Amino acid sequence: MTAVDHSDTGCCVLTPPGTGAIAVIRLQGPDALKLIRHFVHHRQTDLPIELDPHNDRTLRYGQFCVDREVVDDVLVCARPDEEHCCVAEINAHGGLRVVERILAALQGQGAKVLTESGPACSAWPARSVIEAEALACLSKAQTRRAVRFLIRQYHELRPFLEELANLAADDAEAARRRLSDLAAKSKAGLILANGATVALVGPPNAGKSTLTNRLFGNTLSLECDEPGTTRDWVAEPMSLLGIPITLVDTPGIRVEGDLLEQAAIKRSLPWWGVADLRLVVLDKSAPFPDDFINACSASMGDQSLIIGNKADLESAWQDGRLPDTWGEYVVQVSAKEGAGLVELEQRIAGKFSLPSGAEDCPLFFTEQKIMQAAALANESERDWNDLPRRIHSTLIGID
Ligand SMILES: Nc1nc2c(ncn2[C@@H]2O[C@H](COP(=O)(O)OP(=O)(O)OP(=O)(O)O)[C@@H](O)[C@H]2O)c(=O)[nH]1
Ligand SMILES: [Mg+2]
Repeated sequence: MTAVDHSDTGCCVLTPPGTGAIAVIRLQGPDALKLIRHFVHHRQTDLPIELDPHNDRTLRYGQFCVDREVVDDVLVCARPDEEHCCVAEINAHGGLRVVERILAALQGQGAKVLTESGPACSAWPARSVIEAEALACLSKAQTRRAVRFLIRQYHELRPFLEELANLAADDAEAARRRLSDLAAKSKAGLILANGATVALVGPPNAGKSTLTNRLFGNTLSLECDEPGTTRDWVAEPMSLLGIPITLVDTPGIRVEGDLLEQAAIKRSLPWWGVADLRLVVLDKSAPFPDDFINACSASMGDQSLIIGNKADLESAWQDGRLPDTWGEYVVQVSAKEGAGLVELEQRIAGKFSLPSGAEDCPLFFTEQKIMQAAALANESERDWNDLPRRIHSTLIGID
């Protein structure tokens, strides 16, 4: 069989990578139907399945065959498509090898395998760059909350920006203010779409690993009464109130540990810079951690939340002893018993400007768009006449 050039026709897997009950493979382009006819046959008659997207959109049952060998039982359907002329879908069983073989067979017949997730692999149309970006982010969304947020932005951000462009034609100053506000609030959108890193740091034995396990809802790290238990840092993705988080447990910081412990501490220090938020875990029942505080004061910054752990035990010191630069608010928790955890989660969401429902409004979700919007909002008055056009070309990006 000679390969025909179907390179205007692409194929991609719509279902997430991995083994699942079904896998959906999308074919898009002028030769989608030809490829279905070529590979998918009636089980009894072995005749090719003919799809008629204009008159029949029902699922048809057949067998995907390569060189007369049945690769899988499949369901296929097709619909006309403005952008790609025709779109067909192959619903196969979700084994990795089955999907691999179907893609290889389609590619062998000249179809282009679209490996990029995003608009090309989406069932929804993208008529502007901002919609295409929402779809690209949607395909990588890590939590349900992020999915809901990005679907909302896919539908609502473009009309919102179009309205803003209209406003800019009448009242550039008002539009500029709204744009500046949008750019400032959109950091929350960035976190929802891309996730954030939260590192637990503190002196040894403060309960970092116990708190990590509590927040994670399962055992990630060893907990032990022995100071210096955690050596290599442990990082795992999770959803915290729907916010995609990478949670990082680190070794306790002290100077008197052995060589191995010091090496582990050194390896964990970059997390102080990388983390979007540091949870500084202190043991309220132990003597005030002067050494740790002196060693880390300079690195604290405002992206930290101070946690007074072991609130179930008698407190050995008052919160007022912490340096002013550490922020006055201390969240009291008992990682062991779970007290204060709800408040802690809400405080973390608050640090990312993501209390419940904060994303139910238009927000950008990429760094680039936030920067572009802020730059437009800051342009000097003589460029304001051009603001409506720039909103269309830079922020919406209409093809
Ligand atoms: N009573 C009480 N004990 C706790 C609490 N949190 C942790 N602990 C205990 O404190 C000890 C140390 O806990 P870890 O979570 O291992 O402490 P860590 O900060 O990870 O310690 P390193 O890994 O050595 O830095 C363990 O015996 C825990 O059971 C708490 O809220 N209350
Ligand atoms: Mg630990």
